[in-house]
Amino acid sequence: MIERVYIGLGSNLADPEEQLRDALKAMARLAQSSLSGVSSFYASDSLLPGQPRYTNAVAALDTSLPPLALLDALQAIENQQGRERLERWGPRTLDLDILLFGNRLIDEPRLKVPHYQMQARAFVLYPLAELAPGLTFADGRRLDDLLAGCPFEGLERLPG
Ligand code: A4P
Ligand code: MG
Repeated sequence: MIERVYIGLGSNLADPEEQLRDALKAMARLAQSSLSGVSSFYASDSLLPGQPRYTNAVAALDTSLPPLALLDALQAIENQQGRERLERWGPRTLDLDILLFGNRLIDEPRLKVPHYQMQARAFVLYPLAELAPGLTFADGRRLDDLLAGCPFEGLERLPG
């Protein structure tokens, strides 16, 4: 069964856009999967004070990988990119979060879907809305309602 998965990407390295582009290339090469959409890139201040600004995006992946296998594959991509640059740029390298996985609700020690706190994060909801306007989550929440409660303010859509 092929399922549509939405993945949140985030980086606040010195060149976070390059980091996101590399991650997208790696995701496009994943087994049993095809990358079927990528949002614009967005910049915003870190939720954690004292950290550089983040670049975030959301990607749509059609995959027949089971959820934990996809999580393993995404963590391998994080590790690959993270490790290369860890000494140079510090710990915050690449974050790949599984936001939504088909119509599933997942509550396992290693994987909670929908991703916790995505409902409060403009840098997740607005790029997701580019790819899936009018979406309803597996738990019944509507993206439009979440957007209405989450101001765009502070988010900067990057050109290109
Ligand atoms: N895990 C559970 N559910 C999931 C899921 N749905 N997708 C587990 C991915 N992983 C999931 O994640 C820790 C563990 O969560 C994983 O081992 C996995 O088994 P992590 O990515 O290693 O750790 P983290 O990134 O430090 O934690 P987390 O919770 O992802 O960090 P946050 O809350 O995302 O905070 N500001 C802006 N503007 N943009 C950002 O992207 N990100 C953060 C990081 C802070 N401020 C930010 C941003
Ligand atoms: Mg994460």
